[in-house]
Amino acid sequence: MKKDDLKNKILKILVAQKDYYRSGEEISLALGVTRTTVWKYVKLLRSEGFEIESISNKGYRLNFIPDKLEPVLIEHELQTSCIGRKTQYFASITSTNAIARELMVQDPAHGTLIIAEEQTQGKGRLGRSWISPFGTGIWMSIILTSDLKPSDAPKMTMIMAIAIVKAIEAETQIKVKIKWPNDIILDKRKLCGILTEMQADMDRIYWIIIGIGINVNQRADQFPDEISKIATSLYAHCGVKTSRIRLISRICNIFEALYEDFLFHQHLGSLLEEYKSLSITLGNQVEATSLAQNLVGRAENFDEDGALLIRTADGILHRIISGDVSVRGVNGYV
Ligand code: BTX
Repeated sequence: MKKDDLKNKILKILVAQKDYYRSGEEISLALGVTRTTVWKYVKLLRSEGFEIESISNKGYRLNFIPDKLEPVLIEHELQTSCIGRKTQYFASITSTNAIARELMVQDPAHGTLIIAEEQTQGKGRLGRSWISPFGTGIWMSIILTSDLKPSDAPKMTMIMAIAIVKAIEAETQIKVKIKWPNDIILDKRKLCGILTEMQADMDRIYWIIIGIGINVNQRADQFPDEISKIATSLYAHCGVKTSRIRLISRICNIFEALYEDFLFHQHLGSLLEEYKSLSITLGNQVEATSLAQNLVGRAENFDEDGALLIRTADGILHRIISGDVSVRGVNGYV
């Protein structure tokens, strides 16, 4: 058995019955290794920040879990059948979306989750970059390979946005809003960005990668100058640290349920109404920039395909499928 496999198996046993003692003998029998080996791995886990109490005649008890995105810990909180059931974890990586693309060639499994403590070349849309410092945020990508039409891709971003908003509220009681097409906003600042990439032909999508970046535990003064006026984190908002592990698993749990609902009905249906109610874009004066045009008007509605409908001053209703949208009063747009 590989070193990490054994470490994860021991951690899994301890996490499964956190707050209870598990004897060294019981663990060693379950895993087919000696008690000395169990002890060696307990020491390794301790060196990584896990507080494991050991009492003779009783065994080991896990008392404290460090804020580390160990797949075993995420898995422990999952209620999904596919999303997050296969996880690749990196302490530091260029970009989780880039790794997900590589995986699509080698081992494309629906629902695979790629997570990193840090991204050195985190990607935003249109070649922009996403600042992803170590250990403070959620930088992750989810691979979807089920049968979808190219026109479904923007809907996946919408469904993920709803899942993130719900997960944040469930975990922290903080209410956040969605700025179409791919931002989550808190205190009029960017808390989270979603980057959806896909490979498709005219009729079908082969795969979609949904990349999610959430600022979780950064202090306000930790944001670099270039984003200090437009970015925020959950911690900057409320001064309380949030468990990234629980937030990730909640996102996976909620997303899978909404996604399956979408696959069953083959349209957004009531999800569209939910999206509208969470939108900071609707009803506001917006500026939409895309390759084709630049429009200023009132964001009036979203249609069934997830396109934004903007009414300009001349009364014409424009349908925007993709692009950047600035909302008056949000992220410094006046
Ligand atoms: P976007 O193009 O809408 O936003 C990128 C812009 O957001 C940047 O130009 C900058 O102004 C600002 N920005 C950069 N970093 C941050 C940050 N940490 N917080 C707030 N604002 C920031 C949004 O693109 C989509 C971002 C997706 C990021 C995820 S992380 C996991 C996955 N892997 C990967 O490489 N990207 C995605």
